Amino acid sequence: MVVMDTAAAPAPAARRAQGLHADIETLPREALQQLQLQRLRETVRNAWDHVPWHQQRLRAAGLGDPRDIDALDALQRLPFMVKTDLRDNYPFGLFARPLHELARLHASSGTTGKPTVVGYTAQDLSNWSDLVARSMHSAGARPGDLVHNAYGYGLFTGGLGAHDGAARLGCPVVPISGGATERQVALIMDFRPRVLCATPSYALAIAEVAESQGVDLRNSALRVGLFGAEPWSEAMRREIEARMGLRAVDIYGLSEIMGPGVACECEARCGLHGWEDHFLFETIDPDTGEPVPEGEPGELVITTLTKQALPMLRYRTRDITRLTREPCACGRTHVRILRVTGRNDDMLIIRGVNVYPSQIEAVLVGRPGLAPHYQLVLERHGALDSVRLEIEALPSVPEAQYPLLAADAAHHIKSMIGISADLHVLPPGAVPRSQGKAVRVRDLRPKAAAAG
Ligand code: DLL
Repeated sequence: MVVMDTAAAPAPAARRAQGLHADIETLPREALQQLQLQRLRETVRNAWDHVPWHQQRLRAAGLGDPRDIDALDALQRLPFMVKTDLRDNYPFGLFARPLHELARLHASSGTTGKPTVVGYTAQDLSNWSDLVARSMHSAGARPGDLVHNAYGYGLFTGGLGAHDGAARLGCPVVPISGGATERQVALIMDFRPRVLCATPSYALAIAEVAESQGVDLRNSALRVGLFGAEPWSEAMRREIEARMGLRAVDIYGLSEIMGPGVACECEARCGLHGWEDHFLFETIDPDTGEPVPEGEPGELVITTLTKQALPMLRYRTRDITRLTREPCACGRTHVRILRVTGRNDDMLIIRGVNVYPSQIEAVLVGRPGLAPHYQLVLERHGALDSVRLEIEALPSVPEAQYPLLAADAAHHIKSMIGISADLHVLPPGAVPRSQGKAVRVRDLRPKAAAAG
């Protein structure tokens, strides 16, 4: 009898058993790249044949024919796409299928001007459901689990995206959407869902309302939380886990590329697996557009490989992250996207120091006496921009202690991030709560100054 040392290296069959799409999720890199090349060619062909805008730009970049895509490296020769390309072609100019062949539209509201409209064929929706189901499974959800879906339904991709994915996994869904937080608490206790889908900030708002009602969510049946749609920190993860008694998992996505489920953490929670059978991931220097070495921070650039209605070539997400293709403990071979720490356009420059709100969150959340609710307020005094940081105290802290807490927090921000913050500790409830994505930065600067 042959005895194998399974402790050192689990047998591939045992590892493969873990994923929902086990064979694809553990596909060796060479096979994955072959699949990617074939799909990249089809995607460029689709864009070239059906979207005049693409063909013109590809020609201008020196591509004579989609067949010139003979290796994955050829991607580097293609021009980048940016959000304004979608706005400039509003509403349907970049669609590669006529409207009557589509099954659904979604849209994301920009901070200015027209929304970004995205379209899906029935096949696109089916692939999306598969990827959300795969993501939920890798996060720990299982067929039959009841899913409480507090992502907003409607044009936002979170609600329907998570809904269809859960259904594809074989889960019944409570389509509660965001808002009516007291009712959310009651239904979580009464229906006993095992899985919660929400933005991390809204999950905390649910926990807070539960606590104010004397309900301990740690006694609920919630075990897995799929949180995304906004940057959040490890400190926030610990906070949510402690208050809800579940395992908090990071899920990433964006409407321009698909919606939730572009990437998701597995049980190892060492980065989010970007599903490479459907997307190509690169990181670039945001200033030069040159690729950055693996492991270095850069702007995430994504190319879709299977989208029919809206093929996207080298889309600059503005999200800052790092990629690694080092083997993951779970056995999946797909690239890992390390936590998205913020967006390029979220970045504040405070007296010359680049700062992301998530960095401030990482320092503040979990500090004694402080609640995880904060906002950065940008103001302009004369010619100078100033930043005020408002954070709430825990209900147990007497108001007399606020100045002391503020001084202590400001000291930590100075030593960890290098900026002197004008820090104000406020009473509980003073920072507005969101039902979807949290608004972390309130920009009160005059319009012209804020735009610059
Ligand atoms: O937020 C899709 C989504 C819904 C993802 C539900 C996860 C869960 P958009 O509204 O188009 O789509 O916003 C996309 O949100 O470019 C990131 O800046 C940010 N974002 C999304 N997920 C994460 C995450 C949806 N896990 C934009 N961590 C993206 C950090 C995230 N930022």
